[in-house]
Amino acid sequence: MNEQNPTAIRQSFSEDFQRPQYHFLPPSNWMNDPNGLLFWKGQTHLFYQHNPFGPLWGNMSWGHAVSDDLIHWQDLPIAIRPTSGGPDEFGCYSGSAVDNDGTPTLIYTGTRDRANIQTQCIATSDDDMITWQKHPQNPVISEVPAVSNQTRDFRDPYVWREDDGWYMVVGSRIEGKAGVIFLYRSQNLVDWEYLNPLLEGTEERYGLMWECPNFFKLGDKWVLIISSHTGHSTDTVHYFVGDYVDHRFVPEHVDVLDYGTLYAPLTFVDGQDRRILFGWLRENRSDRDQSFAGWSGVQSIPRVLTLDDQNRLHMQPVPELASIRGEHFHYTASTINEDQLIAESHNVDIEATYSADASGTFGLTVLGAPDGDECTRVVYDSDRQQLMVYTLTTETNGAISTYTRAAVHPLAADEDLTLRILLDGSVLEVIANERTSLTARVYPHHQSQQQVRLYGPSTGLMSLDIWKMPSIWQ
Ligand code: DQQ
Repeated sequence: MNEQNPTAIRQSFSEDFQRPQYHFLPPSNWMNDPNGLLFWKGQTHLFYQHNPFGPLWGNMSWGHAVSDDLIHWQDLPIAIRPTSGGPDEFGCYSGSAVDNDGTPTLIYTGTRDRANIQTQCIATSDDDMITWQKHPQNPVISEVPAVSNQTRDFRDPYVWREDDGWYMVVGSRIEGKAGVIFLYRSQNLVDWEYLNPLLEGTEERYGLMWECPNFFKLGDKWVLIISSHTGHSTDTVHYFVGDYVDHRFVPEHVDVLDYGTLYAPLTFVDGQDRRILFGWLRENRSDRDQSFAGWSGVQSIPRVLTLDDQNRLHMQPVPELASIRGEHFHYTASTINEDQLIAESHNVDIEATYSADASGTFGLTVLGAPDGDECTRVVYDSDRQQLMVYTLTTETNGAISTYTRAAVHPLAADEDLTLRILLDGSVLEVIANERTSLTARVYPHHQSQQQVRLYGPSTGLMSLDIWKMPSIWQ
């Protein structure tokens, strides 16, 4: 980030209709994982993986912003950067933050030797998180447990407090086998004792390397979230729900946290005791296009997490989002027709409910062109019990190409379908029945692509509410 004038930098992108208006992203340049979420003195601090020098990944530093309401953000100076000759000289990779009895402390992965060596480091602040001092004893964990048999994949410490001390989970892999999460304990955040693997992966489909672990109690259960790294575009976030017994995790239920672009999520507990998740919404365009745009990466709207009686994770965008909703349109089956134009905007918040007996393929069209086929559709196929996002794009040769993302979304026999759709320029967050998440990045070609229409029959539509959404930066 250019720290001189973030407001002016943000302003310089005002013509870019693909750039989100109500999701957080830095003033310019690259962002990936959320880091170090911490509720501190009535505000939420969000740190993030950031390249201050360009719109592609590199020079990993921790960008920093603060919010009173989880919706509006104020940019703060970069928190930590690589230190030449230090254990983080190649990059300050992801991690978490804690309040250590009044001292905010960041716990992160330092990388050196082009990331071939990954170790855990800490930094503290004594001026309410404006400046940070790296600990002289860094790295505080210098070696991966021997069972791992490699040094390159050992990262993303997540730390929490229990009665008998601080605990940390770190993502890694066991060479030749699968992903693993290692568990540590400490009394002072500096001296760490390795306990054992919290959980070892057994199946390739859950990833050969587990990064960005989160481990926390939710209701009566424990939840482990991992980002399953394959090195391909199939990297997926999984969650496990189960019990925590004698420092080992015994999962009972495993599921996909998001079927689309959301990756490396991080959770924390806010001032209202809510467990809240932010996730990186990865781009779906070439390096060339990201360089041309001058920015890359968006954070999801924070989501409140709960568990249902089947141990499935439920996710609801924070209710604070409703406070910025603008112009409102409301329909039911009897007041709307198939394909009816509802609104024109690149930035909307949509809530739709279809009754349990609605059948066929139905949903909404967004980013529709006024005079052509280009658009994106969010639909539910009741026969296949599948949620889909697909984009129709006209290529230069006139052909129509499609880009599709799909999620299995079985409904109980008497269960209505609810869709929450957050469209924000090139960001599309879709959550069905609060439990199936399908995020996508879609890039309308033309400024005029802003039609929102009903798609498919309106029979079965119980209610449809659409709000235009403003910029959070004005
Ligand atoms: N991104 C970070 C790593 C993490 C990965 C590096 C996940 O710490 O494992 O930028 O996106």
